[in-house]
Amino acid sequence: MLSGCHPDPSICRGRGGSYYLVASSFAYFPGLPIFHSTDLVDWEPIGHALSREQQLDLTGFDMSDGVWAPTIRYHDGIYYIVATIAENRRGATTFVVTANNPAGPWSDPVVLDAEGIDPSLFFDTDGRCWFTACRDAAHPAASGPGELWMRELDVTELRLVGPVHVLWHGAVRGAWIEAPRVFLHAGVYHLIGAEGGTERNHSVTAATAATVTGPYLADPRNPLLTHRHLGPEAAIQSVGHADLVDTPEGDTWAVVLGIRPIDGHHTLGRETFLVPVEWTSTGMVFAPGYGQVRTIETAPQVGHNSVGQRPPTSFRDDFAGPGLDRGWCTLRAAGHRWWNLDDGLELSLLPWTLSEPRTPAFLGRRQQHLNFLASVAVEFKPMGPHEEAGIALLQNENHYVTATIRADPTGMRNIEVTSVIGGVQTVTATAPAPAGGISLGVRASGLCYEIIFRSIEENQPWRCLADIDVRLLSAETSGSFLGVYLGLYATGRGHPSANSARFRSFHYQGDDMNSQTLDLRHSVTAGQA
Ligand code: 6LW
Repeated sequence: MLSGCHPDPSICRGRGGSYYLVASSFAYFPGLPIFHSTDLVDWEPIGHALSREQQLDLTGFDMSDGVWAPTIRYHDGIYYIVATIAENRRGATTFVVTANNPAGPWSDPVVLDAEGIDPSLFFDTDGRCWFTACRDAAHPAASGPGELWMRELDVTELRLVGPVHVLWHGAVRGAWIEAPRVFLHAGVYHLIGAEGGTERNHSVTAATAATVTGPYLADPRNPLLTHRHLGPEAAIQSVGHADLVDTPEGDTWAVVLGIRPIDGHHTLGRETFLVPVEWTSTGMVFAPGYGQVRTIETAPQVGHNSVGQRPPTSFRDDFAGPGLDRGWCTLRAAGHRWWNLDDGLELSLLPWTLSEPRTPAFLGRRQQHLNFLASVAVEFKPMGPHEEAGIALLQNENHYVTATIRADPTGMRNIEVTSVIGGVQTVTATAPAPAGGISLGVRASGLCYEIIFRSIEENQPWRCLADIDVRLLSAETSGSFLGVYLGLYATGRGHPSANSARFRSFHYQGDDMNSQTLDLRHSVTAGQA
């Protein structure tokens, strides 16, 4: 439903029949993307909760750290998001931001005195607000490595008050419990969590209590939702990390994260899926009757439309301004000092490469389909052998592939495909560059990223320069929490430069079902790799 790297989803119903969804953003800037929907099926990006320079600077952070696992709630005319900044894969700072309009502006973050990760809020019927999160279990006799805990949030002062209540250590012994969320249904408090770790053993488990602070008793049906038993061939795996929303009609839907691996590897990151929920006398039932997250799901309210596999999508950006499309992100901090929308998009060459924990001249957007064709049209004249500009496929700082224009020692321009895998850099292919502007592209289908190029002039055939195994950029290979981002990239590779590259366009076409629908305009012919 929200394809590409959108993990740890949280959802709420706000004013006027609108639904809002937020997901983790890690070290990308702006942080915490926010989506709006009126039917729970089509989601429009409307902004970010962390979009101002003073709200977020993740310089020095690993790409899988940064902003983790938000929860969004609406209460009494105000929208709240709580989330954590992780460092070295552990919760470092938990904060709350508020807004009158989810499109923004959001407040500056207010830091909460909270341990752990995956915070959430629950507004009880008496107006009190309860904060929950997960942390390491302090007591060795606790039944899991994780512990869900709760404290009251004073929403006027935005600070945690009163005693800490330990809620639950999970249903599956020794299998990390996280992502707590509390709901009140028919007078019973329901606590759900994500157990088994975010990989293949992920699951949704639940416990119930008569009072909000517990004691919580495990639901004997646990886990309530998982794909861990479906085996490695299941189309959707690693399902968990749920949040629930009620419709005005009285239906309940859950958003969960899941992955779509090919050959045991996923490059799209953890994506957001929609699952129906039914309340029964024994508690909530996910996907009643079939118990699974499906790629095609019956749509809420509107009959039998399919949710999940959307028609081929296409996005074209000619950088005509005035601002950048909301789908573009930089790394770690705002990049507005080095990009300029004036006669296309001009990227100044910064010394940083994608390997340094800085803000390199990279503008990326998520890979959202298993099959896609993405290309950039760029004009670039390298002023020295270190300079390059082109397209990048970025998994994390140690796993990425670039296709860039570079100059050889004689000043001749080449197109060079470079892969950095496990931190080791290899030049995979080189070909003489056509004169003038150049289109550099990637066509993905199955297990192959095909790197292609042609002259910027239309009607020129694409030439294939290299085939890259998509498994090299998977989360399994890289050990990252991320999916692949692709985009515009320029660097002086450690050298300061006054040069810049001018990008004329970015074009993306995706299709989950069939790579043959991707319009290559002209056939790809063999290059001179
Ligand atoms: C998220 C947590 C998790 O906070 O991954 O492994 C973290 N589990 O629920 C980042 O997505």
